[in-house]
Amino acid sequence: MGIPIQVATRRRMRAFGQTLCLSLLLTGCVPNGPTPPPSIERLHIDGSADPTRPILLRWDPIDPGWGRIGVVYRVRARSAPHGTPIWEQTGTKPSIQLPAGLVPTGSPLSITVEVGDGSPRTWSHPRSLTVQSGPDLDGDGIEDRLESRITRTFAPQLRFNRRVSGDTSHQNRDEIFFPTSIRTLERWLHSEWVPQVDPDTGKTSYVMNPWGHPFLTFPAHRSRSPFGHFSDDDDRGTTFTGRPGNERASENRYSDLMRAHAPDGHPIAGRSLPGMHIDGIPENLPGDLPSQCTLYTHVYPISKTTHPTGIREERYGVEYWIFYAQDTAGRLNTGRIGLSGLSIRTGGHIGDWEHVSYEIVRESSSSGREIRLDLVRGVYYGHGHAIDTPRSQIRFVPGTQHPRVYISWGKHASYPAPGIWRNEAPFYDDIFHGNGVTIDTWKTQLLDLGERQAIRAPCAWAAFEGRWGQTDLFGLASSPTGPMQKGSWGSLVSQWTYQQWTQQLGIKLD
Ligand SMILES: [Ca+2]
Ligand SMILES: [Ca+2]
Repeated sequence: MGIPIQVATRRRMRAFGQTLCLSLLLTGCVPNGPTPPPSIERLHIDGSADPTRPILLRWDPIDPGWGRIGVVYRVRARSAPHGTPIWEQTGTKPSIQLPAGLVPTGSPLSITVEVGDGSPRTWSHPRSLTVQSGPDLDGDGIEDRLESRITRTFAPQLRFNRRVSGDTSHQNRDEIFFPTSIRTLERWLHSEWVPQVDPDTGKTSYVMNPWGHPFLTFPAHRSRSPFGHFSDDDDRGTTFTGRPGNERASENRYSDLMRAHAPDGHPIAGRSLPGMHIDGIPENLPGDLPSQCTLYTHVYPISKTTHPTGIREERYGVEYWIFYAQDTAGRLNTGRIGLSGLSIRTGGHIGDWEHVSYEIVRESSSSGREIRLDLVRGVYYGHGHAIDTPRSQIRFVPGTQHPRVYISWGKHASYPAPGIWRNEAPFYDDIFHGNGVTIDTWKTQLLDLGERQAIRAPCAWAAFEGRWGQTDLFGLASSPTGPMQKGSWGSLVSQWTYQQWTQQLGIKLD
């Protein structure tokens, strides 16, 4: 669900407040309070590229106390962008299932949602989005259904660390910071109260969000720019002033991430500005529950050859990207130089993008029938290292094609096998026994990022060229850039062979 549909939002409903409230005054229906009723905040769509399967459209509900008669939503579909309506339905729930077959392959369909109070003249300005179903929406030459099948077939099992007895290392701990979807991050960024994990005890408590909303910081210009959401439409932060029926909205105070303003007043889209980073992420956010884990995926073509036998061989790369809201290294093992009384916390940063990559071989007979789909090698990343691992050294979940990924405590580096790397950095151990929380990611959400030139609309934030977090400790613990900004995007280039990793770096495998 939710992967290969391309969604684009049509924005702006700035005049909504004035129009609707004026209309309400004329009909004698005045909403409570001096401000217009809240609009439908956001549209989300879950669906499949398969036009024979239904698509679920949902949105944030408005305050049910608003309408005097009752809140009604009207959903209309028309051929994009300005075609005549071909389907319409009203309802009281903030979601609707579009009939299978409504979205034709290849042609965009515009869907609008309006809210009313049940009387015919009070429909709000429509909030709209465009959906498109097609064989190759990200334009990489791979049918999107095959991309989706590859990501699910080889989705990894993430194995986190748990403390073991007999090891006095400060990194010998239960994992406390787990994968975080961008949607969850967004929700926390706008929440008044947020969960916070104590890095020493691992206990979670709720604290007041010290920021209240996200913003971008441009250190070189000493300026800040607030934004609302990472993707899609947004006017949640729009403020209204004036008397009812004559409000003025202060526009563009908030926008979505890619329309946030740079110091020169232009949007940041397509620009890499010095030091630009997302600010306002609270410290020590724990992450999603394992069952709600989201991985962001990328499939791209590597090669195509036809053997003399007529067998056609295709090679693909598949990447699994994981965001953690917090990274930590815990405390230094100063006891190793006789200073056990000295407790120094070190090397953590807000925001953490990690990933693993695999090479996939697909063979088809001369008649086009698939006869092989195999994972042939992997590259595991962390701490600036990339370990090239042949299939023979990859540990799979028994009876499946799902590789196991062993994730180091706190820093979240990925390894092909469980173990310990003593003093990976001075007085710091990377510990990755994989004996703790386990996440079977093929059972959770896999969201395709698309390609740089055709980013999937729900992941519009992937175009952001700055850093995901406000940490920059003299470059020692900087928050990272996003997946598409990494040199390893669309590449299987590695630094170490598996043999070098195990024999030259002092790794002790379990
Ligand atoms: Ca494709
Ligand atoms: Ca792709």
